[in-house]
Amino acid sequence: SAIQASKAAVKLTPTKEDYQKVYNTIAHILDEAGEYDDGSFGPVVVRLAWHASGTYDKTTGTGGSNYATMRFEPESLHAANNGLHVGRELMEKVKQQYPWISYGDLWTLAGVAAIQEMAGPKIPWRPGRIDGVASNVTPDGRLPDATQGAQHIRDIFYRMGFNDQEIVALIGAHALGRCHSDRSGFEGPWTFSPTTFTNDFYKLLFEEKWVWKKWSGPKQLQDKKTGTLMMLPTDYVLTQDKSFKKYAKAYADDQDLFFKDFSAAFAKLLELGVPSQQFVASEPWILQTLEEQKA
Ligand code: HIF
Repeated sequence: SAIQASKAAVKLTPTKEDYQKVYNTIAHILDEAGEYDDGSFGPVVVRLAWHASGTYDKTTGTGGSNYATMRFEPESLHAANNGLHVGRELMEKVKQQYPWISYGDLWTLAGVAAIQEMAGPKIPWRPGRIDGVASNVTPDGRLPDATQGAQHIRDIFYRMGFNDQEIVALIGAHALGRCHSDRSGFEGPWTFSPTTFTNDFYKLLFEEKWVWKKWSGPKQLQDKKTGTLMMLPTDYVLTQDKSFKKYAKAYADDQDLFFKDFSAAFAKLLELGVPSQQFVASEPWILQTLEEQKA
C-alpha cells in the first residue's frame, strides 16, 4: 500500500549497527592526521568529548553532553575550549555522512572510538542526546583550571558527581595527547606514547623526578631526565594529596585496574546531563574496534 511504501522510505530509528558504522567512519578519520601533532586526531577528539560533558552541574542539572552547546558562542570561545575547533570541524565530515546523529551523540561517540582505537579499554556508550539551542550554553568557569590544586579539582569534579577514586582514574587520560602553547599556554606531552592509551601517566608521575620548568609560560613541571615530558600542576597534585595518591599508586601498579575504573568513570562522564528516558537503550552498548571487525 501507499502507507507501507512511504513508511519504508522513512529512516527508522537507527540501530546499534548504524552507530557502529559511524564509529568506523570516525575511526578512519582519526587516522588521517598526517603530520598533525603525533599523527592522530584521537587525543583532541577525546578532549572534545570531555569538554562537551564536563560542564555538568548536578545541583542545577545544567550542562553536560546533552545539548552539544559548544557549537555556540560564547561557549565555543571559552578559553578552556581553545583548539577544540579542530575536533569539531573534523566531526562535521562525519555529520555530513550521517545527518541523523545528534552532535552530542557524535562527539561522545568520537571520544569512545578514539580511546578504543588507541588501544584503550572498551567504553560502554549509548545514543539519545539531542541538539540544544544557544540559550542552553553554560557559563564560563565550569571546566578545570590546570594551574590550581586539590581543592579546585574536587570543587569541579564533585560538582559533576565524581568521587576521589573516579577523579584519579579519569586523569590517567592525560597519557594521551599534548599541551599546545597556542591553545592552553602549556607545552608538551605527558608520555612517550601520546597516541596509545596506557597507565604510563601514573608510572611516570611516580618514577620520574619532576622539576618546575624554567620559562616564561604558565607554571608546569618537566621530567628531570629528558626534559621532554610535562605535568600540569593539577596532575602533580596526585602525588601530593593523600587520598588522590593512594589511587594514583594503585593505577601505576595495576594497568587492568586502571582500565576497568577508567572505563566506568569515562562512560559516566559522557552521560552527564542526559535524562535517562532519552537513551534509546536501557544499557550502554560495547562497540567493536576496527581490528575486531576484521577477525
Ligand atoms: Fe585534559 N588538558 N585536563 N583531560 N586533556 C589538556 C589536554 C588534554 C586538564 C587540563 C588540560 C582531563 C582533565 C583535565 C585530555 C583529556 C582529559 C590540556 C592542554 C590542558 C591544559 C590543552 C592544549 O593545550 O591543547 C585539567 C586541569 C583537568 C582536570 C584535572 C580528563 C581526565 C584526564 C577529564 C580528560 O579525559 C586530552 C586527551 C588532552 C590532549 C588534547 C590534545 O590535543 O592532544
